[in-house]
Amino acid sequence: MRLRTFTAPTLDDAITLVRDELGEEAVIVSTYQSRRGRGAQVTAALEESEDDGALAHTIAIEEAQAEPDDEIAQVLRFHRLDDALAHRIANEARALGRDDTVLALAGALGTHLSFTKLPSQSEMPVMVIGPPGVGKSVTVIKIAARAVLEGRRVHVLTTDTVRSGAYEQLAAMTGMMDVPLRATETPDDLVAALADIDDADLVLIDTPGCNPFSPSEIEDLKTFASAVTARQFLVLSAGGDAADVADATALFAAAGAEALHVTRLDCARRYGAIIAAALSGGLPIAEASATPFIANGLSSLNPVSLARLLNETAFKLAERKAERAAS
Ligand SMILES: Nc1nc2c(ncn2[C@@H]2O[C@H](COP(=O)(O)OP(=O)(O)OP(=O)(O)O)[C@@H](O)[C@H]2O)c(=O)[nH]1
Ligand SMILES: [Mg+2]
Repeated sequence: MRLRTFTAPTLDDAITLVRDELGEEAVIVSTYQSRRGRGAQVTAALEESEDDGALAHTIAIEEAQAEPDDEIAQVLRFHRLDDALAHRIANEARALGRDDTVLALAGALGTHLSFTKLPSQSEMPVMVIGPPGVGKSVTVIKIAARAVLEGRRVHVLTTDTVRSGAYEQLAAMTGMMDVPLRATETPDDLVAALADIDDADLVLIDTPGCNPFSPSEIEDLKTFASAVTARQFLVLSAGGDAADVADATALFAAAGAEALHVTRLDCARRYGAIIAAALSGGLPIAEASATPFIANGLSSLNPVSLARLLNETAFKLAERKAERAAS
């Protein structure tokens, strides 16, 4: 006996395909219809004749490549999560027995991911680290702005004396908030600058972009962080290849990052890299940014808001694609 699965827009169409291709002898063993009208699948069984070994081989390949019909797995694959992880999370979501896709996905995400907040006060200095250009300096300013609004005394230090304009970028914003700013070139300078601060609820340290795949850049980062026993918050930009971002996160986590802040949600549509990164680094997600603007620039994330974001983005783009195809 061989099994074959047919996919079509409706159940009737799928059954017609079964009859056309396998004939009246085929026995339908299972059917599935998407609740949101995204198609139907029928699996049919047929007694195998002795001479159709080649056909059986082709069918086996087709089946291996066939899209499973699970809606949550489809959402996760849309976000470019690798198949194995998408299936694991989808299976866990299904096992929760919830009808609502967002709540089921949130339940499964909640078992794998943890969520936290960026600090508004901290006894230890808070170092904002990450690859070049991901939004570290803007994140420093957003954290500072929120803490100032909450009435905290904030100082900003920067170890980015490398990129031209880096200090001026921070100075423009810290100046407006009356937040003291100082640049430090070496770990000893950083230690000395910290020793001079005695009235802060929060000291934020901005850092230059660090390529995690460069051992010497990671060593430099560790040297600065360990000189002042800083808490390290990793900033990553949404989007990008999930495997690359996951590798980078694991390296930053090994260097001491305690949480992950994701920027530029507004510039991406596929967010699997966020999940892959948090899992590979074993890091909690510390809020997200979806705007370059400073005021109210930090958004909290939790399993439900992340699940909603994943589901709605996938759903909206799928709808638009279908509309374009129909017009
Ligand atoms: N649209 C959007 N832009 C952002 C967001 N966060 C940061 N940006 C922009 O990204 C660009 C880079 O931000 P920076 O904060 O300078 O990045 P950085 O990581 O400090 O860069 P380097 O110091 O050069 O490594 C700037 O144009 C920011 O305005 C965001 O959430 N959404
Ligand atoms: Mg910067």
